[in-house]
Amino acid sequence: MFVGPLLQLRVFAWQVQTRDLVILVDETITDYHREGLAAAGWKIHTIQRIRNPKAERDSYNEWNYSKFRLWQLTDYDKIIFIDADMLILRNIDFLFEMPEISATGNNATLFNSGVMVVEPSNCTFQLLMDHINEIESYNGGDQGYLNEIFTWWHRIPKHMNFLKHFWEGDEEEKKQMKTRLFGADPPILYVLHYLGNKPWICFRDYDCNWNVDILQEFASDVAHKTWWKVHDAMPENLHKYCLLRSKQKAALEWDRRQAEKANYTDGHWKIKIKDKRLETCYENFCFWESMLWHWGEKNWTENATVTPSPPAVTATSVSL
Ligand SMILES: [Mn+2]
Repeated sequence: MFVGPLLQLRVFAWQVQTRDLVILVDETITDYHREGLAAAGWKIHTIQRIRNPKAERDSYNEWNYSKFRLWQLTDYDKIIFIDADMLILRNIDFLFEMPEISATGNNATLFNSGVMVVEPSNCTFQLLMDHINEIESYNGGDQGYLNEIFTWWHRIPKHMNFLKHFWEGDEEEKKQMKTRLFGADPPILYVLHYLGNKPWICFRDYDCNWNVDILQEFASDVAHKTWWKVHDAMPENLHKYCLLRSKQKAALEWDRRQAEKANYTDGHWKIKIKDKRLETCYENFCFWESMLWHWGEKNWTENATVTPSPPAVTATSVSL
């Protein structure tokens, strides 16, 4: 849905150059952003998406079975797969010594499919495809499906895929401990997994998860800053691939207004945005304020409680 997360991976590209860096992209990724990925050192591998037959049309998980394509990368004996919303903070090459599937625990006996050691095999790919119509994924995503197939897996420490998330039951001490880990310099975590809204689709001024009720459990200004530090350390020529779309600017301002109306006590909605990306535009349509005029008029408010951000604006309003 957002191109930003994919671009974030470029950070990894210039930090670690001892291995091939392969990125799987589908036809929704623009040439502009492919160019950015290539400039950062990624080998671009275009894939045909795989539809989850049990997913609803246009839902966030409709295409996430595309991840099965990993098993077709048989030019490689082994792959460390990393989701696009991760920040690699330390060298993780030692994972290449681990077998398929090595992953971190998610809950109970299940693994999180955001970081996985995978051994490509056409046979395994076929196995995954063969049961696509029958296997029920507990969370509707690839994680649930893969956990049904790989019931035996190797547990690696949480620091290899550390979730940026404060559980409802987390005590204050636990929250402080997590926050220390999110901000540690030099880093302690190997991989930080940004749940909720990603920092690259927020303004740099603060974590925009604060402005959405159901996303506040993912809000951490410290983790947010950690991403921006890495962003600023990237070669300058890559920054132009991290700009915000007009639609996204409108979405952020919309959320901020909702937070203001609800008078959220954290008060982040009061912060004046200084991020220069607010004024910078790389699309044909730059008048993002006009998108707000009609925002929320459509029937999206009916399910506002389950929809974290407003629906896409129509093509007609984009081409004004
Ligand atoms: Mn993720």
